[in-house]
Amino acid sequence: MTYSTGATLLFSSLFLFSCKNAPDDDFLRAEMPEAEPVKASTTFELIPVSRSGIDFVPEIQESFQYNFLLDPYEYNGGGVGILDIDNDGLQDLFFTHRFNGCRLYLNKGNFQFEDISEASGVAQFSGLKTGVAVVDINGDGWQDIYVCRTWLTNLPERRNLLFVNNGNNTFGLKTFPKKPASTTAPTA
Ligand SMILES: [Ca+2]
Ligand SMILES: [Ca+2]
Repeated sequence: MTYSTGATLLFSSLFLFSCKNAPDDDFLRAEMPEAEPVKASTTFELIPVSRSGIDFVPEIQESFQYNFLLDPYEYNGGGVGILDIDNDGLQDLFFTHRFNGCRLYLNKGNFQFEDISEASGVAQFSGLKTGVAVVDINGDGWQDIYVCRTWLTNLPERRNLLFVNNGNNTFGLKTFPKKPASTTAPTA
């Protein structure tokens, strides 16, 4: 046996010995049962329109005056707000439509909703809407709705919308003065 062959055998033996589990490792393995494969415990059920009453479709309306070349964000869609507008413990749904009026569905329980878009006063506003935020802006315990609008240069249709909850399933549109109030102290 040459020197190099002997060294190779020696190192190979050391390598194999070091790879063998130590007695302590075997003991720990015996104490730890094999983990069960994770099984999905949650599934989703599709609620049909015939049951929910929610028939909102955020359809795209393209034209020569409005298309992807003019507005690359055209396909971004709008937003969905989940809020309890009547404080009955059931979450209601608010949808923005990029072109048409917003939609508001009152949760009646058991996955059934009532379309109160028109009656609540949120449906009659056009303009390109990009999202919605829910907040109790005046701290009166009734959740309010803030809708963002964009792109159009016509200011009345460009301004964002703040719907203040009247507490009776209707909303009032909060408007702001065109110019901020003067901060100059009145002269005596
Ligand atoms: Ca509710
Ligand atoms: Ca409020």
